[in-house]
Amino acid sequence: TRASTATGAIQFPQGFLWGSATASYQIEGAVAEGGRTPSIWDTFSHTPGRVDRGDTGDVAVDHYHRFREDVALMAELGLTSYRFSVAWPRITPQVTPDELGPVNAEGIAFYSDLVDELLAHGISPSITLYHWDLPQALEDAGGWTERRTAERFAEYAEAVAAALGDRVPLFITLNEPWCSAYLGYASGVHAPGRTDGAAALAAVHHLNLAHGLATVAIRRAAPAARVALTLNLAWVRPERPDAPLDVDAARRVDGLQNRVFLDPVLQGRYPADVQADTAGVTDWSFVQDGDLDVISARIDALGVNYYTPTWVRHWTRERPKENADGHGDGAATPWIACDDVEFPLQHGPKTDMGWSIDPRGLTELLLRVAAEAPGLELLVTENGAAFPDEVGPDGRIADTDRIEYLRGHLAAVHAAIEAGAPVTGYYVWSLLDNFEWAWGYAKRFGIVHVDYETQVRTPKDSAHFYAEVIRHNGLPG
Ligand code: PNW
Repeated sequence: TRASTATGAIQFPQGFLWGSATASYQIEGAVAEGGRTPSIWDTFSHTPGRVDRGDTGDVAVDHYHRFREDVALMAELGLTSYRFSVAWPRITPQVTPDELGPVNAEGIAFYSDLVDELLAHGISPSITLYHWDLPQALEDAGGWTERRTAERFAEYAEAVAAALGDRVPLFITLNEPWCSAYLGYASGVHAPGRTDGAAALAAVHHLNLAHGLATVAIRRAAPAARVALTLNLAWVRPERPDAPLDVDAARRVDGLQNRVFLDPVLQGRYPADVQADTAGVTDWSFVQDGDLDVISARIDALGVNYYTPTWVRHWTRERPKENADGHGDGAATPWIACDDVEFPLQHGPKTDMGWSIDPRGLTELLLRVAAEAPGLELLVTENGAAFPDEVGPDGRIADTDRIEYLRGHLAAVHAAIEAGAPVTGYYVWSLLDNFEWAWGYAKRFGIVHVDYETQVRTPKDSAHFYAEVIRHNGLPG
Protein backbone atom coordinates (compact mmCIF):
# COMPACT_ATOMS: atom_id res chain seq x y z
CA THR A 1 0.00 0.00 0.00
CA ARG A 2 1.31 3.41 -0.92
CA ALA A 3 1.87 5.71 2.02
CA SER A 4 1.05 8.98 0.26
CA THR A 5 -2.30 10.55 -0.35
CA ALA A 6 -3.35 12.19 -3.59
CA THR A 7 -3.26 15.70 -2.10
CA GLY A 8 0.54 15.94 -2.02
CA ALA A 9 0.62 15.36 1.70
CA ILE A 10 3.23 12.89 2.90
CA GLN A 11 1.91 10.13 5.12
CA PHE A 12 4.16 7.77 7.09
CA PRO A 13 3.30 4.13 7.81
CA GLN A 14 1.00 3.41 10.72
CA GLY A 15 2.93 2.91 13.95
CA PHE A 16 5.97 4.85 12.71
CA LEU A 17 8.02 5.92 15.76
CA TRP A 18 8.41 9.67 16.22
CA GLY A 19 11.19 10.47 18.59
CA SER A 20 13.98 12.72 19.65
CA ALA A 21 17.44 11.76 20.85
CA THR A 22 19.91 12.89 23.49
CA ALA A 23 23.09 11.57 25.14
CA SER A 24 24.01 11.34 28.80
CA TYR A 25 27.10 13.55 28.93
CA GLN A 26 25.48 16.17 26.72
CA ILE A 27 22.47 16.75 28.97
CA GLU A 28 22.69 15.17 32.43
CA GLY A 29 25.18 17.20 34.45
CA ALA A 30 25.42 15.93 38.06
CA VAL A 31 28.77 14.40 37.20
CA ALA A 32 29.72 13.78 40.82
CA GLU A 33 26.30 12.63 42.02
CA GLY A 34 24.69 9.24 42.44
CA GLY A 35 28.02 7.47 42.80
CA ARG A 36 29.19 8.38 39.27
CA THR A 37 32.94 8.32 38.65
CA PRO A 38 34.73 10.27 35.86
CA SER A 39 34.49 9.38 32.20
CA ILE A 40 36.92 10.30 29.44
CA TRP A 41 34.73 13.31 28.61
CA ASP A 42 35.11 14.73 32.14
CA THR A 43 38.87 14.47 31.80
CA PHE A 44 38.88 15.83 28.25
CA SER A 45 36.55 18.78 28.85
CA HIS A 46 38.54 19.78 31.92
CA THR A 47 41.79 19.78 29.94
CA PRO A 48 42.46 23.37 28.80
CA GLY A 49 42.24 23.88 25.06
CA ARG A 50 40.16 20.82 24.27
CA VAL A 51 36.64 22.29 24.24
CA ASP A 52 35.56 25.70 22.95
CA ARG A 53 35.63 28.35 25.69
CA GLY A 54 36.49 25.65 28.25
CA ASP A 55 32.89 24.43 28.41
CA THR A 56 32.22 21.17 30.30
CA GLY A 57 29.28 18.86 30.94
CA ASP A 58 29.47 19.44 34.71
CA VAL A 59 26.00 20.98 34.74
CA ALA A 60 24.93 20.72 31.10
CA VAL A 61 21.13 21.15 31.00
CA ASP A 62 20.72 19.57 34.44
CA HIS A 63 18.56 16.79 33.04
CA TYR A 64 19.61 14.54 35.94
CA HIS A 65 17.48 16.72 38.24
CA ARG A 66 14.90 17.86 35.66
CA PHE A 67 14.07 14.64 33.82
CA ARG A 68 10.42 14.67 34.91
CA GLU A 69 9.97 18.16 33.47
CA ASP A 70 11.73 17.04 30.28
CA VAL A 71 9.50 13.98 29.89
CA ALA A 72 6.43 16.19 30.37
CA LEU A 73 7.75 18.35 27.52
CA MET A 74 8.17 15.27 25.30
CA ALA A 75 4.61 14.26 26.08
CA GLU A 76 3.35 17.75 25.17
CA LEU A 77 5.07 17.45 21.80
CA GLY A 78 3.49 14.03 21.30
CA LEU A 79 6.72 12.04 20.98
CA THR A 80 6.08 8.32 20.82
CA SER A 81 9.69 7.33 21.51
CA TYR A 82 12.73 8.81 23.24
CA ARG A 83 16.32 7.74 22.59
CA PHE A 84 18.70 8.46 25.46
CA SER A 85 22.01 7.00 26.58
CA VAL A 86 23.12 5.44 29.83
CA ALA A 87 26.33 6.77 31.37
CA TRP A 88 28.52 3.72 31.96
CA PRO A 89 30.31 5.35 34.98
CA ARG A 90 26.95 5.67 36.77
CA ILE A 91 26.33 1.92 36.46
CA THR A 92 29.70 0.38 37.30
CA PRO A 93 31.73 3.20 38.86
CA GLN A 94 34.49 0.87 40.08
CA VAL A 95 35.13 -0.94 36.79
CA THR A 96 38.73 -1.94 36.04
CA PRO A 97 40.17 -3.56 32.91
CA ASP A 98 39.89 -6.96 34.63
CA GLU A 99 36.69 -6.62 36.60
CA LEU A 100 33.32 -5.00 36.13
CA GLY A 101 32.95 -4.31 39.85
CA PRO A 102 29.63 -3.87 41.66
CA VAL A 103 26.54 -2.55 39.90
CA ASN A 104 25.62 0.80 41.45
CA ALA A 105 21.98 0.72 42.57
CA GLU A 106 21.73 4.52 42.49
CA GLY A 107 22.83 4.58 38.88
CA ILE A 108 20.28 1.95 37.87
CA ALA A 109 17.59 3.77 39.88
CA PHE A 110 18.04 7.01 37.93
CA TYR A 111 17.48 5.31 34.57
CA SER A 112 14.76 3.06 35.97
CA ASP A 113 12.85 6.14 37.15
CA LEU A 114 13.34 7.76 33.75
CA VAL A 115 12.02 4.65 32.00
CA ASP A 116 8.98 4.53 34.29
CA GLU A 117 8.29 8.23 33.72
CA LEU A 118 8.44 7.71 29.93
CA LEU A 119 6.16 4.68 30.03
CA ALA A 120 3.68 6.54 32.22
CA HIS A 121 3.47 9.13 29.42
CA GLY A 122 3.13 6.54 26.67
CA ILE A 123 6.65 7.15 25.34
CA SER A 124 8.71 4.15 24.28
CA PRO A 125 12.30 4.21 25.62
CA SER A 126 15.22 3.38 23.31
CA ILE A 127 18.45 3.03 25.25
CA THR A 128 21.91 3.66 23.82
CA LEU A 129 24.46 1.87 25.99
CA TYR A 130 27.52 3.76 24.80
CA HIS A 131 27.38 7.37 23.69
CA TRP A 132 31.05 8.08 24.38
CA ASP A 133 31.36 8.31 28.16
CA LEU A 134 33.95 5.59 28.74
CA PRO A 135 34.98 5.17 32.41
CA GLN A 136 38.32 6.95 32.78
CA ALA A 137 39.80 3.95 34.61
CA LEU A 138 39.46 1.93 31.40
CA GLU A 139 41.09 4.63 29.29
CA ASP A 140 43.99 4.68 31.71
CA ALA A 141 44.63 1.06 30.67
CA GLY A 142 44.36 1.80 26.92
CA GLY A 143 40.66 2.43 26.42
CA TRP A 144 39.31 1.11 23.14
CA THR A 145 42.77 0.06 21.96
CA GLU A 146 42.51 -2.63 24.64
CA ARG A 147 40.52 -5.81 24.08
CA ARG A 148 39.39 -6.05 27.70
CA THR A 149 37.39 -2.82 27.26
CA ALA A 150 35.10 -4.73 24.87
CA GLU A 151 34.68 -7.56 27.38
CA ARG A 152 33.83 -5.21 30.25
CA PHE A 153 31.41 -3.32 27.98
CA ALA A 154 29.44 -6.50 27.31
CA GLU A 155 29.18 -7.18 31.06
CA TYR A 156 28.01 -3.62 31.70
CA ALA A 157 25.46 -3.92 28.88
CA GLU A 158 24.18 -7.16 30.36
CA ALA A 159 23.74 -5.50 33.77
CA VAL A 160 21.66 -2.68 32.27
CA ALA A 161 19.60 -5.11 30.18
CA ALA A 162 18.95 -7.30 33.23
CA ALA A 163 17.72 -4.29 35.23
CA LEU A 164 15.66 -2.53 32.55
CA GLY A 165 15.03 -5.09 29.85
CA ASP A 166 11.54 -5.91 31.11
CA ARG A 167 10.44 -2.35 30.27
CA VAL A 168 12.77 -1.27 27.44
CA PRO A 169 11.97 -2.64 23.98
CA LEU A 170 15.17 -1.51 22.22
CA PHE A 171 18.82 -1.45 23.21
CA ILE A 172 21.35 0.23 20.92
CA THR A 173 24.83 -1.03 21.76
CA LEU A 174 27.02 1.79 20.40
CA ASN A 175 26.47 5.27 19.02
CA GLU A 176 28.70 6.15 16.08
CA PRO A 177 31.80 4.04 16.68
CA TRP A 178 33.36 6.05 13.80
CA CYS A 179 33.53 9.06 16.13
CA SER A 180 34.79 7.06 19.11
CA ALA A 181 37.60 5.47 17.10
CA TYR A 182 38.79 8.14 14.68
CA LEU A 183 37.90 11.39 16.46
CA GLY A 184 38.97 9.91 19.81
CA TYR A 185 42.19 8.14 18.78
CA ALA A 186 43.30 9.53 15.38
CA SER A 187 42.40 13.23 15.05
CA GLY A 188 42.06 13.71 18.80
CA VAL A 189 39.24 16.26 18.66
CA HIS A 190 37.11 14.02 20.88
CA ALA A 191 38.01 12.27 24.14
CA PRO A 192 40.46 10.75 24.89
CA GLY A 193 42.24 13.07 22.46
CA ARG A 194 44.87 10.69 21.11
CA THR A 195 46.47 11.06 17.66
CA ASP A 196 47.61 7.61 16.58
CA GLY A 197 46.20 5.94 13.46
CA ALA A 198 47.15 2.43 14.56
CA ALA A 199 45.40 2.98 17.88
CA ALA A 200 42.30 4.19 16.03
CA LEU A 201 42.09 1.04 13.91
CA ALA A 202 42.51 -1.15 17.00
CA ALA A 203 39.69 0.91 18.51
CA VAL A 204 37.53 0.25 15.43
CA HIS A 205 37.91 -3.49 15.94
CA HIS A 206 37.39 -3.46 19.70
CA LEU A 207 34.29 -1.30 19.29
CA ASN A 208 32.94 -3.78 16.72
CA LEU A 209 33.78 -6.61 19.10
CA ALA A 210 32.12 -4.76 21.98
CA HIS A 211 28.98 -4.46 19.88
CA GLY A 212 28.96 -8.19 19.08
CA LEU A 213 29.68 -9.36 22.63
CA ALA A 214 27.05 -6.99 24.00
CA THR A 215 24.45 -8.14 21.47
CA VAL A 216 24.80 -11.70 22.73
CA ALA A 217 24.82 -10.58 26.39
CA ILE A 218 21.72 -8.38 26.03
CA ARG A 219 19.76 -11.23 24.43
CA ARG A 220 20.70 -13.45 27.37
CA ALA A 221 19.60 -10.90 29.97
CA ALA A 222 16.55 -9.49 28.17
CA PRO A 223 15.18 -12.02 25.68
CA ALA A 224 12.19 -9.83 24.82
CA ALA A 225 14.24 -6.75 23.95
CA ARG A 226 15.49 -5.92 20.47
CA VAL A 227 19.12 -5.06 19.78
CA ALA A 228 20.50 -2.50 17.34
CA LEU A 229 23.68 -0.64 16.43
CA THR A 230 23.81 3.02 15.42
CA LEU A 231 26.31 4.12 12.76
CA ASN A 232 27.02 7.54 11.28
CA LEU A 233 27.17 6.35 7.71
CA ALA A 234 28.43 8.72 5.05
CA TRP A 235 26.97 9.34 1.64
CA VAL A 236 30.33 9.59 -0.09
CA ARG A 237 30.46 11.29 -3.49
CA PRO A 238 33.49 11.76 -5.74
CA GLU A 239 33.56 15.38 -6.88
CA ARG A 240 34.44 14.36 -10.46
CA PRO A 241 32.80 10.97 -11.09
CA ASP A 242 34.88 10.56 -14.26
CA ALA A 243 38.21 11.09 -12.48
CA PRO A 244 39.58 7.71 -11.36
CA LEU A 245 41.60 9.30 -8.55
CA ASP A 246 38.47 10.94 -7.12
CA VAL A 247 36.63 7.65 -7.39
CA ASP A 248 39.45 5.90 -5.56
CA ALA A 249 39.41 8.56 -2.85
CA ALA A 250 35.68 7.92 -2.43
CA ARG A 251 36.30 4.17 -2.19
CA ARG A 252 38.79 4.67 0.65
CA VAL A 253 36.61 7.11 2.60
CA ASP A 254 33.63 4.77 2.14
CA GLY A 255 35.80 1.92 3.43
CA LEU A 256 36.91 3.72 6.58
CA GLN A 257 33.55 5.26 7.42
CA ASN A 258 30.97 2.75 6.19
CA ARG A 259 32.30 -0.67 5.22
CA VAL A 260 34.71 -1.20 8.14
CA PHE A 261 31.60 -1.18 10.36
CA LEU A 262 28.90 -2.57 8.05
CA ASP A 263 30.84 -5.52 6.60
CA PRO A 264 31.86 -7.23 9.85
CA VAL A 265 28.38 -6.77 11.34
CA LEU A 266 26.37 -7.75 8.27
CA GLN A 267 28.74 -10.19 6.56
CA GLY A 268 31.27 -11.31 9.16
CA ARG A 269 34.36 -10.01 7.36
CA TYR A 270 36.55 -6.94 7.16
CA PRO A 271 36.85 -5.26 3.75
CA ALA A 272 40.08 -6.50 2.13
CA ASP A 273 40.77 -3.14 0.49
CA VAL A 274 40.64 -1.29 3.81
CA GLN A 275 43.02 -3.80 5.37
CA ALA A 276 45.36 -3.44 2.38
CA ASP A 277 45.18 0.38 2.34
CA THR A 278 46.08 0.56 6.04
CA ALA A 279 48.74 -2.17 6.02
CA GLY A 280 51.44 0.46 6.51
CA VAL A 281 49.74 1.59 9.72
CA THR A 282 48.74 -1.69 11.37
CA ASP A 283 48.90 -5.42 10.64
CA TRP A 284 45.38 -5.95 12.06
CA SER A 285 46.74 -8.61 14.44
CA PHE A 286 44.19 -7.41 17.01
CA VAL A 287 41.57 -9.45 15.08
CA GLN A 288 41.48 -12.88 16.73
CA ASP A 289 39.96 -16.17 15.61
CA GLY A 290 36.23 -16.18 16.19
CA ASP A 291 35.89 -12.39 16.56
CA LEU A 292 34.02 -11.96 13.29
CA ASP A 293 31.49 -14.64 14.26
CA VAL A 294 30.79 -12.64 17.42
CA ILE A 295 30.62 -9.31 15.60
CA SER A 296 28.16 -10.66 13.03
CA ALA A 297 25.67 -11.79 15.67
CA ARG A 298 22.17 -11.09 14.34
CA ILE A 299 20.80 -7.61 15.06
CA ASP A 300 17.14 -6.60 14.96
CA ALA A 301 17.61 -3.13 13.53
CA LEU A 302 20.27 -0.73 12.30
CA GLY A 303 20.28 2.89 13.39
CA VAL A 304 21.46 5.43 10.83
CA ASN A 305 22.57 8.93 11.85
CA TYR A 306 22.72 11.44 9.03
CA TYR A 307 23.52 15.15 8.92
CA THR A 308 25.44 16.03 5.75
CA PRO A 309 26.91 14.54 2.57
CA THR A 310 30.63 13.79 2.14
CA TRP A 311 32.17 15.06 -1.10
CA VAL A 312 35.72 13.89 -1.79
CA ARG A 313 38.41 14.77 -4.31
CA HIS A 314 41.94 13.69 -5.02
CA TRP A 315 44.38 16.26 -3.64
CA THR A 316 47.75 17.31 -5.01
CA ARG A 317 50.17 19.60 -3.25
CA GLU A 318 49.55 22.59 -5.55
CA ARG A 319 47.29 24.36 -3.08
CA PRO A 320 46.07 24.00 0.50
CA LYS A 321 43.65 21.18 1.20
CA GLU A 322 40.01 22.05 1.28
CA ASN A 323 38.35 20.86 4.43
CA ALA A 324 34.58 20.91 4.13
CA ASP A 325 34.19 18.06 6.60
CA GLY A 326 36.01 20.04 9.25
CA HIS A 327 38.47 17.19 9.85
CA GLY A 328 40.68 16.85 6.81
CA ASP A 329 43.44 19.35 7.55
CA GLY A 330 45.92 19.97 10.31
CA ALA A 331 48.54 17.58 11.58
CA ALA A 332 46.09 15.02 12.88
CA THR A 333 43.39 13.67 10.62
CA PRO A 334 40.80 10.97 11.23
CA TRP A 335 41.36 9.78 7.64
CA ILE A 336 44.01 7.10 7.84
CA ALA A 337 46.10 6.53 4.70
CA CYS A 338 44.20 9.32 2.94
CA ASP A 339 46.92 11.98 2.68
CA ASP A 340 45.95 12.60 -0.95
CA VAL A 341 42.24 13.09 -0.21
CA GLU A 342 40.51 16.41 0.37
CA PHE A 343 36.94 17.36 1.20
CA PRO A 344 36.04 20.12 -1.27
CA LEU A 345 34.03 23.09 -0.11
CA GLN A 346 30.46 23.08 -1.37
CA HIS A 347 28.21 25.87 -2.52
CA GLY A 348 24.73 26.07 -1.14
CA PRO A 349 23.09 26.22 2.26
CA LYS A 350 24.93 25.13 5.41
CA THR A 351 24.09 24.74 9.06
CA ASP A 352 25.91 26.49 11.90
CA MET A 353 28.36 23.54 11.93
CA GLY A 354 29.37 24.49 8.38
CA TRP A 355 27.80 21.20 7.23
CA SER A 356 26.10 21.51 3.85
CA ILE A 357 22.45 20.60 3.66
CA ASP A 358 21.50 17.84 1.24
CA PRO A 359 18.63 15.51 2.17
CA ARG A 360 19.28 13.25 -0.85
CA GLY A 361 22.09 11.62 1.11
CA LEU A 362 19.64 10.31 3.68
CA THR A 363 17.47 8.65 1.03
CA GLU A 364 20.53 7.15 -0.67
CA LEU A 365 22.02 5.82 2.57
CA LEU A 366 18.79 4.18 3.66
CA LEU A 367 18.40 2.54 0.26
CA ARG A 368 21.99 1.36 0.28
CA VAL A 369 21.64 -0.34 3.65
CA ALA A 370 18.25 -1.76 2.66
CA ALA A 371 19.92 -3.35 -0.37
CA GLU A 372 22.91 -4.65 1.61
CA ALA A 373 20.85 -6.09 4.45
CA PRO A 374 17.53 -7.17 2.97
CA GLY A 375 14.77 -7.26 5.55
CA LEU A 376 16.78 -5.55 8.29
CA GLU A 377 14.67 -2.91 10.00
CA LEU A 378 16.11 0.61 9.83
CA LEU A 379 15.77 3.54 12.19
CA VAL A 380 16.94 7.10 11.65
CA THR A 381 18.41 7.46 15.14
CA GLU A 382 19.69 11.01 14.59
CA ASN A 383 19.02 13.83 12.16
CA GLY A 384 18.89 17.52 12.83
CA ALA A 385 20.69 20.82 12.56
CA ALA A 386 22.51 23.46 14.57
CA PHE A 387 21.47 27.04 13.93
CA PRO A 388 22.07 30.12 16.08
CA ASP A 389 18.86 31.01 17.86
CA GLU A 390 17.24 34.38 17.60
CA VAL A 391 14.94 34.83 20.56
CA GLY A 392 12.19 37.20 19.44
CA PRO A 393 10.88 40.04 21.59
CA ASP A 394 7.89 37.86 22.45
CA GLY A 395 10.26 35.11 23.62
CA ARG A 396 9.47 33.07 20.53
CA ILE A 397 12.26 31.29 18.67
CA ALA A 398 11.42 31.39 14.97
CA ASP A 399 13.89 28.76 13.71
CA THR A 400 12.53 28.52 10.18
CA ASP A 401 15.93 27.24 8.96
CA ARG A 402 15.64 24.22 11.25
CA ILE A 403 12.03 23.63 10.18
CA GLU A 404 13.13 23.60 6.53
CA TYR A 405 15.99 21.22 7.36
CA LEU A 406 13.62 18.83 9.12
CA ARG A 407 10.96 19.09 6.42
CA GLY A 408 13.47 18.22 3.70
CA HIS A 409 14.95 15.30 5.58
CA LEU A 410 11.57 13.88 6.58
CA ALA A 411 10.61 13.94 2.91
CA ALA A 412 13.89 12.14 2.20
CA VAL A 413 13.06 9.41 4.72
CA HIS A 414 9.63 9.09 3.18
CA ALA A 415 11.13 8.76 -0.29
CA ALA A 416 13.32 5.90 0.96
CA ILE A 417 10.28 4.15 2.47
CA GLU A 418 8.39 4.55 -0.82
CA ALA A 419 11.34 2.97 -2.62
CA GLY A 420 11.22 -0.01 -0.28
CA ALA A 421 13.52 0.75 2.69
CA PRO A 422 11.98 -0.68 5.90
CA VAL A 423 12.37 2.46 8.03
CA THR A 424 10.27 2.29 11.20
CA GLY A 425 11.20 5.42 13.11
CA TYR A 426 12.86 8.82 13.15
CA TYR A 427 14.59 10.64 16.01
CA VAL A 428 15.35 14.36 15.82
CA TRP A 429 18.74 15.37 17.18
CA SER A 430 18.15 16.86 19.59
CA LEU A 431 15.33 17.39 22.05
CA LEU A 432 17.22 20.10 23.93
CA ASP A 433 20.09 22.47 23.21
CA ASN A 434 23.06 20.77 24.87
CA PHE A 435 26.81 20.25 25.23
CA GLU A 436 27.93 19.81 21.62
CA TRP A 437 31.23 18.00 22.38
CA ALA A 438 34.31 19.95 21.20
CA TRP A 439 32.06 22.93 20.43
CA GLY A 440 30.65 23.13 23.95
CA TYR A 441 27.47 25.16 24.24
CA ALA A 442 28.28 27.29 21.18
CA LYS A 443 26.19 25.12 18.83
CA ARG A 444 22.49 24.64 19.42
CA PHE A 445 20.83 21.50 18.01
CA GLY A 446 17.68 21.51 20.15
CA ILE A 447 14.10 21.81 18.99
CA VAL A 448 13.70 23.12 22.53
CA HIS A 449 15.77 26.14 23.53
CA VAL A 450 17.61 26.06 26.85
CA ASP A 451 18.66 29.23 28.65
CA TYR A 452 21.95 28.09 30.19
CA GLU A 453 21.69 30.68 33.00
CA THR A 454 18.23 29.73 34.21
CA GLN A 455 17.80 26.24 32.68
CA VAL A 456 14.42 27.40 31.36
CA ARG A 457 13.21 25.29 28.43
CA THR A 458 11.30 26.98 25.58
CA PRO A 459 10.02 24.97 22.62
CA LYS A 460 11.23 26.58 19.38
CA ASP A 461 8.95 26.88 16.36
CA SER A 462 10.58 23.67 15.09
CA ALA A 463 9.23 21.84 18.13
CA HIS A 464 5.71 23.02 17.28
CA PHE A 465 6.30 22.01 13.66
CA TYR A 466 7.46 18.55 14.76
CA ALA A 467 4.44 18.17 17.05
CA GLU A 468 2.22 18.86 14.01
CA VAL A 469 4.12 16.28 11.96
CA ILE A 470 3.55 13.73 14.71
CA ARG A 471 -0.13 14.63 15.01
CA HIS A 472 -0.61 14.10 11.26
CA ASN A 473 1.80 11.15 11.09
CA GLY A 474 3.36 13.03 8.21
CA LEU A 475 3.87 16.31 6.43
CA PRO A 476 0.87 18.36 5.38
CA GLY A 477 0.74 18.95 1.59
C1 PNW B 1 26.75 13.05 16.51
N1 PNW B 1 31.86 14.89 13.11
O1 PNW B 1 28.07 13.44 16.69
C2 PNW B 1 26.43 12.54 17.88
O2 PNW B 1 25.86 11.27 17.95
C3 PNW B 1 25.75 13.54 18.75
O3 PNW B 1 26.09 13.29 20.08
C4 PNW B 1 26.10 14.94 18.30
O4 PNW B 1 25.65 15.93 19.17
C5 PNW B 1 25.53 15.11 16.89
O5 PNW B 1 26.02 14.12 16.02
C6 PNW B 1 25.80 16.47 16.28
O6 PNW B 1 27.16 16.68 16.10
C7 PNW B 1 28.94 13.78 15.73
O7 PNW B 1 32.60 15.83 13.45
C8 PNW B 1 29.92 14.68 16.13
O8 PNW B 1 31.99 14.31 12.00
C9 PNW B 1 30.89 15.04 15.24
C10 PNW B 1 30.87 14.49 13.97
C11 PNW B 1 29.92 13.59 13.57
C12 PNW B 1 28.93 13.23 14.47
